[in-house]
Amino acid sequence: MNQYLEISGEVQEALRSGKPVVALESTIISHGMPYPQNVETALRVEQTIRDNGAVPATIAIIGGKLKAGCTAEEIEYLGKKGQAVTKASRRDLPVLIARGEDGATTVTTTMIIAAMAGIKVFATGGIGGVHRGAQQTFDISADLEELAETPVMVICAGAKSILDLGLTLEYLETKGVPVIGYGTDELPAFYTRHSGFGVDYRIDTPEELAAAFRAKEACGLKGGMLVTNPIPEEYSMPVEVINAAIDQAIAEANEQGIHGKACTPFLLARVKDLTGGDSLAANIQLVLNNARLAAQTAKCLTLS
Ligand code: PSU
Ligand code: MN
Repeated sequence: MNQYLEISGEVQEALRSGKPVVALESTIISHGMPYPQNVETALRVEQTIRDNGAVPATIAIIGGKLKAGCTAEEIEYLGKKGQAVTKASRRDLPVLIARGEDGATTVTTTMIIAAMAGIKVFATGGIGGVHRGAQQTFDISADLEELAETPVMVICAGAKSILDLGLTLEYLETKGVPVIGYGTDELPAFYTRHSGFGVDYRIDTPEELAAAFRAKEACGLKGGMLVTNPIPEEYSMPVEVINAAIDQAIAEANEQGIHGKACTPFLLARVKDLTGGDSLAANIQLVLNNARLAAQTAKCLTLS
């Protein structure tokens, strides 16, 4: 174990005794939702994982330490500090660690730290991808590269149409990342169940998700697996409402010259305001839904 990694007592004990563990990211807390709903949601997600028989490990960088398993106080701290915490992707780790600073982990860095700790399943809301207009901007999330390299199963609700979903799927195909639809043949579009794009495989049970991941590991195939789990019907948003909000948010981002790592947080916050908070309610429900599936899958993975 490297000197910068700090696994909480509970997570260490779970990993040592072969209990299921589910990793959770912290950028969704600091940059993905407003305070206090971010903290409430993070704690509810942890409770959902416990209720489904697994141990949650919220991942973050605190005082330069890579934490696998944050306390409720640390979650509150990150949530309150919000966007003042550095959004930490792969490129940020060396300097943040050396300086003893804090960082909120994205999908990328959560995968890196989960893999260091020996955690195989990670639940979140949405992943980054190829942004619309990436032909000009080159804005392609590091999350896609990490999925190509790091052996963690990421359970999400698909990708938001703030991204170019077709190009995101092409990129994942090139990189050899399996894209699974949970109970669906279609890539879910985060706030809605449908995108019009197909996934590589439909899988209907946590047992089969675990079996596919085990096969990947046994064959020494590098990289992760992307499981896309549609938002439950009753919480999904009307397509016209969400698409209108996304189009307007993207137009504003372009007008204001928002780019780089500020792009995704800006779009999420604007979409929330433009939908009168409805998108936040949907966001919370889909994360809880992913936490349930992740706990069930982590359980299956521990039974070999
Ligand atoms: N999508 C969401 N909520 C989020 C993110 C994405 O619905 O909080 C965060 C995740 O941490 C993801 C990151 O890894 O944004 C991607 O940022 P970028 O597009 O800058 O790579
Ligand atoms: Mn980007």
